[in-house]
Amino acid sequence: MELSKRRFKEDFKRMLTELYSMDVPRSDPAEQYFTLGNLVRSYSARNWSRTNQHYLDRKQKQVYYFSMEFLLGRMLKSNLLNLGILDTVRSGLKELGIDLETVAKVELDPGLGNGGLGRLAACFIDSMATCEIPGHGNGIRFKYGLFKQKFVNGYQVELPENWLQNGNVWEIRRTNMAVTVNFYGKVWLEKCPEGYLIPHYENDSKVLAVPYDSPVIGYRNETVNTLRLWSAEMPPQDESTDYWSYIQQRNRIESISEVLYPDDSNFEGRLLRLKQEYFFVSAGVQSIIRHFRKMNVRMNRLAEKVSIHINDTHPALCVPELMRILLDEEHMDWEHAWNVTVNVMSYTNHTIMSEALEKWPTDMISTLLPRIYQIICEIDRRYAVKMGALYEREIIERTRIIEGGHVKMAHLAIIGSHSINGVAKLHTAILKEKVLHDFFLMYPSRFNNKTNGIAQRRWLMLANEPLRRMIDSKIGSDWESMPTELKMLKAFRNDEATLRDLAEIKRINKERFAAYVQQDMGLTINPDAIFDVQIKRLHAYKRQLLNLLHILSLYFKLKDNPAADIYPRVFIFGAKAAPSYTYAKEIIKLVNSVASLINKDPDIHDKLKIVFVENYGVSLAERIIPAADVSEQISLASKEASGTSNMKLMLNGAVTLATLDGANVEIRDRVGDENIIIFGLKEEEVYEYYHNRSYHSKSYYDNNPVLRRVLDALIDGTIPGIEAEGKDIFNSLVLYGDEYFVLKDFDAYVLAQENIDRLYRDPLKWQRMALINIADAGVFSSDYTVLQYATDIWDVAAKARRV
Ligand code: 26W
Repeated sequence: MELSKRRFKEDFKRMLTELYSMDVPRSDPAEQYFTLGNLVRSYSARNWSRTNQHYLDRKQKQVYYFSMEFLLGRMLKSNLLNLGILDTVRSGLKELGIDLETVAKVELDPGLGNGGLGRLAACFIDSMATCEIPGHGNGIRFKYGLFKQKFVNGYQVELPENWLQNGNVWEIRRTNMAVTVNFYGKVWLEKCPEGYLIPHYENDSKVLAVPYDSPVIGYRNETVNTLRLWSAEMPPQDESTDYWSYIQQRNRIESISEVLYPDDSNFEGRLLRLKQEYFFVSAGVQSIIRHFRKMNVRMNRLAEKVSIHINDTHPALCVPELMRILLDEEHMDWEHAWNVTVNVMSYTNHTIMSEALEKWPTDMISTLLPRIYQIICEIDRRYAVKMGALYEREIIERTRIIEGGHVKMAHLAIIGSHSINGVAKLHTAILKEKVLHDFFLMYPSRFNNKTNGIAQRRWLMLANEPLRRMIDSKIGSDWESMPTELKMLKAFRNDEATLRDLAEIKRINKERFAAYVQQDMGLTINPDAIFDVQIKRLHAYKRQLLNLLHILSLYFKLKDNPAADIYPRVFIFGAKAAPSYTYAKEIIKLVNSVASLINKDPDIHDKLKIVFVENYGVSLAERIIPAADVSEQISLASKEASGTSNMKLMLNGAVTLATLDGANVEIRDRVGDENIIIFGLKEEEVYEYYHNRSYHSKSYYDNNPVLRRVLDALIDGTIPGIEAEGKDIFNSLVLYGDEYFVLKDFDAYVLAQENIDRLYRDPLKWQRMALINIADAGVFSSDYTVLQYATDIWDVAAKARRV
């Protein structure tokens, strides 16, 4: 938008007076933040309603991205950037004596997600608006997002994160668009004179779903889409309701949108979680149908106007919910309704970890959602009949939706969608060949790959302004809306001045992070050291332990020989563990204990430091990523569906140290073997070990003296304060099979780390690798990813962009 500095300052002062009866010199950062937020909203308001009107006038097909999680991060600067007024506002505020950074920090980071899946959803809605795709988010307005993590004596402690306590400037409560969601009760079907069946409900309990809409502003265009998050409320009561039962019922209802489940890749069949899933699915689908009716198009053409995307299986109930509406409210016959439903739905799988797969007990679903359960049974029955005529009985048994007293949500999503995608080439191949092979045989054309991507606006333009400026000065700013143009940087691969600039920028970012660590943790780290970063949820398959065992091996090397030639390193960890995941919490305690041992050891001087940041999330990622030299992507091959921090780190010039897993494979294909460090077992080898049951971790302990010493340190008192944890972890690796092949990959990892140590000593060579990584990161923009979804899956119009 066009905005002069003068007008901005006037608008700001006026808004400050209107909202707070306050003038600039006496106002505090919180007042300034809310003033600015309101101003941004007012600047985007006209385009928001225009966008909606435009879609409606042209009866354009709409995409609804259903996701249990949207891990947005702070929105102020991102919205300013997308409106094209970040620099004007920053300098206008400066003239008023206000620092934008201070104001931006007032915003509480909305952590409405666990990790990769939730952050991907946030990048996607940003990219959809930017690419002018009519696409909107649909989710839950959790009162409490992911817990706040504290370390107490090295242990993770979880605290509530009340992100709404000061209000949320971005949202608009739309009471008039509330819908009712039904739970429990009895249902029976009755044939009406016209011939169709009508359901009758008895004793059901109703929940009011109230939408809160936030604008999703496209980057420097006029598109403003919508993120709709639902809040559960008590429906209006009749006056006879008893006061105490009213309060109790209200608490029960409001608990539905109270808190995000903090589990990632571990399924627990909790009733409240099922309520959450149906709650936002039903509210979302109902509001879509309500909006569709305004278009005056017949319901059997729904798929021409609406696409619903199911982000992992959490919203898989979209399938029976749409069927319910088409059958019970629109009185369509089953075949037509099913045809419409399958054409509307598409589904993304984000994990092959079997413990993450959702399967709900049938009695839980039939009690909570009696009508939905009837419909699921009928979908399942018809599937078995139809496919039973074509395939062997065993295949049908393996792929049915209802089996062994459970409803398998992945099967429901697959059978009910016209498209099923994985999130990286390798992941999709594993789905087709292994995990979902039976379905692939039946529905080969439904399967496709969409490699994940990241919003380069947040992860480079906002997080790393020095790098952005430097890139602009070298290749202009077209890359900002066409990120593959970053490859033009390669022209500078042998230009020493550019490589030195790059080193200088990295240095500035490392100093900035070091200052933060000093202030926040009281820990001194050396910006000349290699900053080696592993930031992601704590999970055994991601192998933070492999990283730690290597650190211990360096520690012993230095203890044995304080003069050992080890390039100084700062190992940076950020990770939350699911509160019920004991093993992951033990690893956190272990890393913290090793950190206190090493960081305090005078023999080590400045050569090794461990920084385990508390409460890792989007805001901390924005600080850490620009300062990273090395990106640790060391999951056991086949287990990490894609990874997205790998993309963010390469975009900021870190060199990837990786197994051939997830999108690391595609990163390697882009940058070439000389610009990435690959090590470890390959996916086929892992499957071969499974097949032959031939991995025996103990022999690695027995035969490798370095590894033995490191492992013994877990149980021999070398590391104070980890008696119980050390023993559990030791046993898991040495005695109980080492599920994720940590010991098997240890040697290869140590060698790869030695390679990094060597490469880093040649600054120009290292910076050339960094430059190639930045230049090749453009294809991993989520702009391209959503454009591929738009053409291949959703069949919606988008603004053409070159890839
Ligand atoms: C029911 C518990 C639960 C909760 C969340 C199970 C599974 C999940 C998610 C699917 C876990 C997740 O976030 N997966 C990550 O998705 C990213 C985006 O596609 C990928 O980049 C990561 O590799 C994948 O682990």
